[in-house]
Amino acid sequence: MANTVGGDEMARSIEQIKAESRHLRGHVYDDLYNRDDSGVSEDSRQLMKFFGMYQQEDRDQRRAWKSAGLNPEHRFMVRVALAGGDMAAEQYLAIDALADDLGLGHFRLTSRQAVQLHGVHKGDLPELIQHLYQLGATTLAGCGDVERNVMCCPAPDGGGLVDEVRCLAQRVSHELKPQTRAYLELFVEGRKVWDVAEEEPLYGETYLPRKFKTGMAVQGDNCIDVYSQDIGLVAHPDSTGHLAAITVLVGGGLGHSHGVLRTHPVLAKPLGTVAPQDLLAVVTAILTVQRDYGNRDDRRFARMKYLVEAWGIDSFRQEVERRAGLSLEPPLPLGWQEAADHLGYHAISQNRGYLGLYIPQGRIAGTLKEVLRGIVADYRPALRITPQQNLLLLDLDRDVAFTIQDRLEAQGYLRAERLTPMRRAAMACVALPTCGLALAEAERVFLPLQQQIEEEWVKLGFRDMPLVVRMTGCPNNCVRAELAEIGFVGAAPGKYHIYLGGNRLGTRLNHKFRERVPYEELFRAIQPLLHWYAQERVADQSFGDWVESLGVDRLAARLEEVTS
Ligand code: SRM
Ligand code: SF4
Repeated sequence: MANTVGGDEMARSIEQIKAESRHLRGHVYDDLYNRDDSGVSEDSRQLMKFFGMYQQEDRDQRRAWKSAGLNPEHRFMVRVALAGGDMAAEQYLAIDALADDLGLGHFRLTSRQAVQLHGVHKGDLPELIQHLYQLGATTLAGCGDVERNVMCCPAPDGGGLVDEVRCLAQRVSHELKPQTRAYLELFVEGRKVWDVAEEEPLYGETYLPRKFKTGMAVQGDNCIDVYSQDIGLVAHPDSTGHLAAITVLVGGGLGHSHGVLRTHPVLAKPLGTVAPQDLLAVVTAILTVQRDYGNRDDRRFARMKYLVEAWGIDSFRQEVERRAGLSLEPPLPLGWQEAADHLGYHAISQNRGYLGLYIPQGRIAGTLKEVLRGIVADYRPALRITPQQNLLLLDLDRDVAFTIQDRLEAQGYLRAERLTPMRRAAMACVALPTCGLALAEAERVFLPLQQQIEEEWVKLGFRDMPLVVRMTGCPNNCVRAELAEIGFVGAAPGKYHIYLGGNRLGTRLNHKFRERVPYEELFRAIQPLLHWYAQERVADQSFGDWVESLGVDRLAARLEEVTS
C-alpha cells in the first residue's frame, strides 16, 4: 500500500488494514517520523486509533483554509485510558502541563472516565506518550477495535463492595489490553520493527470487528449507565457486604445513524450470573464470541448488540458457556435506587473522605485549570474521573476538603451542594470544533440552553428535583443522550432531534419527540411540557416517567394543538 497522506484514499477496508498491519505497526513509523506535518496516511490514521490517537482538524478553520487554497492542518486528539477513571496526582499534573506544552492549553474528562487532550502535533506524539509512560499512564486502547476504557463506579467505600469491584474492573482492563509491543516500539522507543514474532493471543491478527465496552456497577447505583455497555456487569453483595456474585448483561450500545434505519440504540440484556472467580473467563468468552462472529463486512452493524439481537440471548449464552467451560446461573433481579453523581464531600472514616467536584462538561480550562492544578499540587490526592465527566479527589482530610471547596468558590466554581441536581446530572459531548463526526454543536452551546431549562425548572418549584438533560452533536450518543429524560441530538448544523422519556436510573431508552428543531427553538419546544408536567404529574413522578406514561406522540399532538 502506498504511504499516501490524507483521508480520502480508503482503498481497502479497515479489516484489511488491521490484517496486514503486523499487529498495528503498518506504516505508522514512517508516517510518524517523516517530519511532514500534513498528517498520516489513511492506514495509519486507522491504526493509530488503537494507540488512543485520532487525527483531526479544527473544523472552525475549514472554510478559511479552503478559501485560502490551503490543506487542513492535522492535529491529534489523544485519549489517555484510565481504567475506572483512576489517576495519580503526578499523572494529573503531567496531563495539565502536557495540555499547555503540546496541546491546546486545556483538556477534557470524558463520559467513559478517560482524559482527552486535543490539538497535539504529530511530531509531538512520541514526547507526549513517553512522558505519560514514565508516569505509568497509557493511551493504548483508548480507541480502536478493542476493549475500551473499562468503566467502574468511582466512589471509594473504605475496602467495601465498590473497592472490591474496582479491583476486578482493573483486572478486566489489564487482561483485555492488546499485547502488541507496537505501541512501545513506535512511541516510547522510537524504533521501526519489521519482523514481528509476537502473539496477540486474545485479539489475533484482526482484533475485534468494532469498539468494545465493558463497565462495572454495584447493585443499586447505576452511575455508569450499565445498560449502554457491550458487557455490563453488576456486582451483588453477600450478607456481610462483600462481593458475592456478578450479573452479566450483554449487547448494549447507543450509537446509530439518523439516515440508516436499521441502526438503533439497544439496552444490554441479562445473560446470567457468575461467581467473581469466573468473571474473567466469562468476559473473555463473550469478547471472543464477538471477535469470531461479529459483523466484519459492515461497520455500521459490527457492534456486538447486533450479534446478540441476531442470535437471540439464549444461543448467545450457550456459546459463551461453551467457551468459558461453565454454566451461568440465572440473572439475579436488578434493583436500582439511584444513578449517583458522587459529588460533594463523602466521609469514609471519621475525619477523612472524598470530594466530588463538578466540572462543567468535563472541560478543564482557564481559571478552573489553574485552581485545580494548585489544589492537586498542594495536596497530591489520588483522583478519579466519574462517568458524568466530573472529578473526585480521594482520601482527603475533612478540613482540607472544605478548604478546597472554598478555594474553588473564590473563583466562582460553586460546591456541588449549591448546584441543582439538574445541573449536576447534565452532560454534553465534545462535538465541534474537533469531532469529525459532529453534525451540530454540543459542548459549546450547551450552557445557555441548560440555564434556560434550569431557570424554568426552578421557577416551577423543582429546584431539588433531578432532571437528566444531555446533548450530543450527532446520534453516536457519546454522552448517552438517548437514556436521558431530555436528550438533544444533533441532526444538522444548528438543528437537533429532541428525545424524551428516559429516566434517572438509565434503565430506559427515550423516544424521538421532534425532529430538526433549530437550536434557538429548543427551549420553547419543551417549555410547555415542563408546565404540563408541573400540573399533571402524579405524586413524585419524574419528568421522564410522566412523558413515558403519556407517550411522545400524544405530547407532540398536544403541542401542535396549542402552537398552531
Ligand atoms: Fe464517542 C466516536 C468522543 C463516549 C459512541 N466519540 C467518537 C469520536 C472519537 C469521533 C470520531 O470517531 O472521530 C469522538 C471524539 C470527539 C473529540 O473531538 O474529542 C468521541 N465519545 C467521545 C467522548 C470524549 C464524549 C465526551 O464528551 O465525553 C467519550 C470518550 C469515551 C472514552 O473516554 O473512551 C465518548 N462514545 C462514547 C459513548 C458513551 C460511553 O461509551 O459510555 C458512546 C455511546 C455508547 C456506545 O458506544 O454505544 C460513544 N463514539 C461513539 C460512536 C458510535 C458507536 C456506534 O456503535 O455506533 C462513535 C463513532 C464510531 O465509533 O464510529 C464515537
Ligand atoms: Fe462527536 Fe457525535 Fe460523539 Fe458528539 S456524539 S463527540 S458529535 S461523535
